[in-house]
Amino acid sequence: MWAAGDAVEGQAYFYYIGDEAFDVNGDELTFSKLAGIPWMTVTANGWLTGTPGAGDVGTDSASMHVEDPFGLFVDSTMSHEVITDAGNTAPTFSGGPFNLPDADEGVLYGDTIAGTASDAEDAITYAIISGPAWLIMAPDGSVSGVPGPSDVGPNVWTVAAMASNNGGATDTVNITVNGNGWTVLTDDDFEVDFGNWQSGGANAVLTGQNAIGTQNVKLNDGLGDASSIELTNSEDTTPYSQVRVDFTYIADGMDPGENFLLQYSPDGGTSWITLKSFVSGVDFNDMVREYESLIWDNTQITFTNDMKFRFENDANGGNDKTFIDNIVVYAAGVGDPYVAWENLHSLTGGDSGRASDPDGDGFDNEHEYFFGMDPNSNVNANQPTGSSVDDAGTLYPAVTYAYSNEGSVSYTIETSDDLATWTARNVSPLPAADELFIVAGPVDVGRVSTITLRYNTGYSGLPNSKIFFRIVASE
Ligand SMILES: [Ca+2]
Ligand SMILES: [Ca+2]
Ligand SMILES: [Ca+2]
Ligand SMILES: [Ca+2]
Repeated sequence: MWAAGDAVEGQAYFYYIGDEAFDVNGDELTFSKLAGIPWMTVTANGWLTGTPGAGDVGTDSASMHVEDPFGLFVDSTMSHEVITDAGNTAPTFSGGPFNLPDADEGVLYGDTIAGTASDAEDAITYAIISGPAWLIMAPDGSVSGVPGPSDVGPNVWTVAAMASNNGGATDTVNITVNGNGWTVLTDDDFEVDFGNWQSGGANAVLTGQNAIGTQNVKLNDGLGDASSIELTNSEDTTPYSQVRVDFTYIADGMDPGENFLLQYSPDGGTSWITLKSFVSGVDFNDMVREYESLIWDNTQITFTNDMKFRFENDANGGNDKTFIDNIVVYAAGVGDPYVAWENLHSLTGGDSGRASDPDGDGFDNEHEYFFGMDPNSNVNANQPTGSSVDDAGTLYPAVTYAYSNEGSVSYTIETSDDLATWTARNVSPLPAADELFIVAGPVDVGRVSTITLRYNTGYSGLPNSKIFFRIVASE
């Protein structure tokens, strides 16, 4: 038998029992009432509500049920008393619903509803009864939190003002969350499961302890992989120039100097590089919630099509815990198309770099990239070639080549009679002097297009009946 706080006859009652039950695994608990105290309602997240009437005054009891997600439960008897308090009035809100200023996705928000409720006799505290989990309310009515991608748009909460005698009132808080324009790669609140992440072992589990909402990830001690979570699937970050990782955490028992790591892998989890070490006493203090938003660009780390992130508790004492929630991986900007091309062809280590020639065909990677050739094969499709084309009975010199569709590479076609003096030529489908004419293409064949151009003068009009073509590419 245990007792919930007293209710006052004729006053709406608000009492939280979510901390009356404890699950050793930290699992989310669901509360319900099996029988007893007819006027009282129990919410799944542990609020007792209702308004007792004159006939409810006195002691009573209810049979209570609490259950974890695996169906394990305990039933117990809760004693309860409704008292009369003549002349005492319930708190009231004034001015609601409360439309607080807009919030921005991924940015720490803060405001307050302190002072919006009053009570003639008793001290007041505030609490959120229901609504989006990202917003946390302190007993003084101040609110804080970071809205994620799924919170963009209107957000509505039911809030209570509670007097010290458990009498209360409810009202509504509205906040509109504005999106931030970043592309969301992954977004996980861990309410149901690990989502896009996977546990590395026994010391990385889901728990309700210190969670935003009902669950988060607990990383315990430093058992290496077993104390880590990583993205299950790789992300392709090559189309972008920036990545960003947002998350919130609370450390519990992390002694000064102990740390956890945020790492990334450019190769799907084979190798890991530490992006930041979060150190107790430097970056955080025990049991103080922190919100992080960290951005890297493609000059700082290598963007690949096989990119992963990992969180790992690196502490070495006993029972050092880091609780991580609301992990969002974002991307933005336009990536370096050459890096994307290297990734496409799996050019790593000594095979990478514009000056390398891993297939030994005499074309360095930059040439192969500019002209749509294969850096891993010395049989080069798309290699520029010269030819002759017959146009209305006149035979012209022509050149066929491939050019990048990415728009970042510019090409100039030059001609020469003697390989000494070169003249840049305009490319045009219109007949005009001193130009090259398109006779085939462009044909889009993937990341490049192929095209065939003829010179403006036939062989019979050329010095020595020949001309040289040169294609100058730059980025
Ligand atoms: Ca009162
Ligand atoms: Ca959560
Ligand atoms: Ca080559
Ligand atoms: Ca090649």
